[in-house]
Amino acid sequence: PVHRAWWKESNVYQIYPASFKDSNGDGIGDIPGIVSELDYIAGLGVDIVWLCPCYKSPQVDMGYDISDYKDIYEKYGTLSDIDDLISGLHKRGLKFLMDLVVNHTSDQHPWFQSSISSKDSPYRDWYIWKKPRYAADGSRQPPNNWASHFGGSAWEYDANSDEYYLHLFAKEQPDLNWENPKVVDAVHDIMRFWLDKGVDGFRMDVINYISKEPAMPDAPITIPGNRYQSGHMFYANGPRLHEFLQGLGSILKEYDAFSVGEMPRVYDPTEIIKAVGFDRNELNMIFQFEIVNLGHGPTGKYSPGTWTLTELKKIVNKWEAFMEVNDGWNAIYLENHDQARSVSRFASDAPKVRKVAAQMLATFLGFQSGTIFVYQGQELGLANVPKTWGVDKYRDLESLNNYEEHAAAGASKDVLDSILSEMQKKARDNARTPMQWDTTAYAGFSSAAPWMDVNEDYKEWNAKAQVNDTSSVYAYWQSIFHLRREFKDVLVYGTFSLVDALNESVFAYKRVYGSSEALIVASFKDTEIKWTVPQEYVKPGKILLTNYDRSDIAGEIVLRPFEAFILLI
Ligand code: TEU
Ligand code: CA
Repeated sequence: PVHRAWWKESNVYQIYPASFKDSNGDGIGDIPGIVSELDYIAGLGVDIVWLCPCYKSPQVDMGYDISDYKDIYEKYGTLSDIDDLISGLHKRGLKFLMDLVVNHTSDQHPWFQSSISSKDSPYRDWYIWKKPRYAADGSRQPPNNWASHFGGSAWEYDANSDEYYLHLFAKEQPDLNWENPKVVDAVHDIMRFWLDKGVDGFRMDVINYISKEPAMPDAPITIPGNRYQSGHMFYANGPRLHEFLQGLGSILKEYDAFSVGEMPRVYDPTEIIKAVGFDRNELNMIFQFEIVNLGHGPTGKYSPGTWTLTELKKIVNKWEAFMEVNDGWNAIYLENHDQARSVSRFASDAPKVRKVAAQMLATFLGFQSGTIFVYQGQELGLANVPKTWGVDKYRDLESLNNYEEHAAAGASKDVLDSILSEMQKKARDNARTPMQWDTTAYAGFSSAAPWMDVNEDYKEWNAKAQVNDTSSVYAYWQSIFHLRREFKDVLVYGTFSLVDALNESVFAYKRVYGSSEALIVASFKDTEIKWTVPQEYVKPGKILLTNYDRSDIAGEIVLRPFEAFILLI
């Protein structure tokens, strides 16, 4: 028996502030721009809006490097603009989710500025400092072999104090030391500041990295030949994680606030249930990475990789099953600001099938058990950047660092071309191009040249063309949200199970609640295929939604390219 909760019945829309809507013609999205599009968002039928970081920041990592948690990045607006955003959302019955980035700060944060100024600073112990190691030849080395997520060592040397500080991401993103109770208090204080302002919850950035194994030993070699190795076994779900999460959870509970934690590199169900079990008082749900890591190659994200539909089924089924059995809850997503566009990656953006392909993925995703997260532009079927883009058009430090590292090491043109081609498939930049509003210059995003180029397909693929078209991807998502509300028992609270699990072309599943049952069918093939409807479904039902025209199913049917439907019995 699953507990009911408002956040289980909600659907979330994610906004990337730099790329949503520019109100003042400086080429950068901003909060007044978001406020001007609240009717568009409400019209989609979502319940919660998650805004990526909008705090004061030097923007080394697009705001995931915060220099003041109680102020707003000047190009995005002011605290009073945020008040307008919150009240505008609340007036429309929508809730507001802030991004909470507290594994690390910016190196420009006053806490770090003080910490690095002297070993005697009262803030020294707010970050993680260690002495150098010395190799046999006498050379100074970082305290261990951990790699940063953005390339190179996870340690940066400070000559002034002859110590290194830890940064799991860029060197401008020093990790906070959660072993220091003052850090924990400061995080609690930040949460209260925003909750008192009316935010309804938080998306918590890499929240499972906050507790590190204090000894910080060398990581085992997982990618031979690399100088630095992933140390995640010593910091993903570290020793004190659940204690820290319960601290955060108790504040959330006071405010009846919502939380979704980002949790990379943890796949053990027991450990996950500890974080999201209904009675654990830690997090409501987490983002897992198994699906979005499909297609990463043997030496990482930018090496070529493949995936199969049965692998995807296994992952979906595993999460659905253990959350159900253990009273946890899923966060369901295919896209966010760190991921490429799903239609390009998991289906096809070829012009002939792009619309049905995006609708097929919506069907696959939108009827699962869990809270659905849709990223800006996903509701329009936006695609990856053009294959013709050179490396100069990319903006993100993750992909650029990787490319430049290989270039500096003397990689051949073929190798660099292959990396660029993998970037076009998987780089975070794919999600960060300006939102496509209409056919006017710069896709109606801005009156000036935007900070990142608009995708060249905007004349055909934009919001204006879709909002009033009942056959659009946007309209399809509207229907999904509407159906999840109308058939809440089965579509939110029903059980999940795969149908025809070994089929490599069709992703089919059923949702069951008492005597109501829904069958969801999604073909991942870009050609027509034959599919035999399982015997148990050869009974009267009603097609609630489909991306082609189909009124019934029986026996062997022909599924058209990326055809999908939901049948209610
Ligand atoms: O991402 C966490 C994370 O693990 C990333 O390395 C992610 O796996 C990567 O982008 C995939 O290629 C979060 C934020 O979502 C991301 O935007 C930030 O850059 C990162 O934390 C640091 O705050
Ligand atoms: Ca602006």
